[in-house]
Amino acid sequence: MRKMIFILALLLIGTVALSGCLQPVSQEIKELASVEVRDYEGENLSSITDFRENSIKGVQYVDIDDYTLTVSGLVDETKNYTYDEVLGFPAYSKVVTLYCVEGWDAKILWEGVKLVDLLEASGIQEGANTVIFHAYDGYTSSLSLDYVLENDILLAYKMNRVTIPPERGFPFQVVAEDKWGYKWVKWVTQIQLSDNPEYKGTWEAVGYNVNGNVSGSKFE
Ligand SMILES: Nc1nc2c(c(=O)[nH]1)N[C@H]1C(S)=C(S)[C@@H](COP(=O)(O)O)O[C@H]1N2
Ligand SMILES: [Mo]
Repeated sequence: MRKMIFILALLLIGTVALSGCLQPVSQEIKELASVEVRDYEGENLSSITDFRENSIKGVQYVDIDDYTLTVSGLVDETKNYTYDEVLGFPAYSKVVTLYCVEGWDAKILWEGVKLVDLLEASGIQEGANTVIFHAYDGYTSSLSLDYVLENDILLAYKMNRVTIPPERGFPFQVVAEDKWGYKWVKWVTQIQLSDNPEYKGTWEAVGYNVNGNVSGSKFE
């Protein structure tokens, strides 16, 4: 009988000791971002797969080890950045909807850097009034400098908290809020400051409006 009680007591102590060991030491939980978010502060977001792939030359696969983002044109100093150097600029996020002239749209939580920060790091020269974006597939489009500065326009590297996939423009896509989809340049390789407000990019050259306002007409 005493032996039984002794064994039971040992078992009890053992259980308590063991469960003590298994107790988590700290409750720090790190967020894993491999799955996109679809609800954000009460808003339903679209999926990063809710886009129609209609790029001029199909999906571009950018090798990030060979990649540079160039900031050039009417700047005090032309700069070349690696992907990581761009991500070193302060990060901002915003829910913005992309509207394509083809009649579909997608509401996404974007994360990226402000174009104004990139431009100011190079020094904006007097006379600059237009920002031209060049892409890996040869696509180009432009935005007015005032619009970019006044609206804190982003150069995004994440959509719904996941890294922008190749289909959507990895490594960077312009988040041209309130502008038609053709202004949202994907696979951006160069940001060029210009003094030509009439610059015509890929879709502008075939008649789409240079200002690209969703609230305005699609064609010039
Ligand atoms: N580099 C590049 N960016 C681009 C395009 C393109 O062909 N090449 N197409 C534009 C158009 S017309 C739209 S509607 C948006 C969204 O395109 P997606 O659905 O192919 O991602 O990307 C824009 N950015
Ligand atoms: Mo589009």
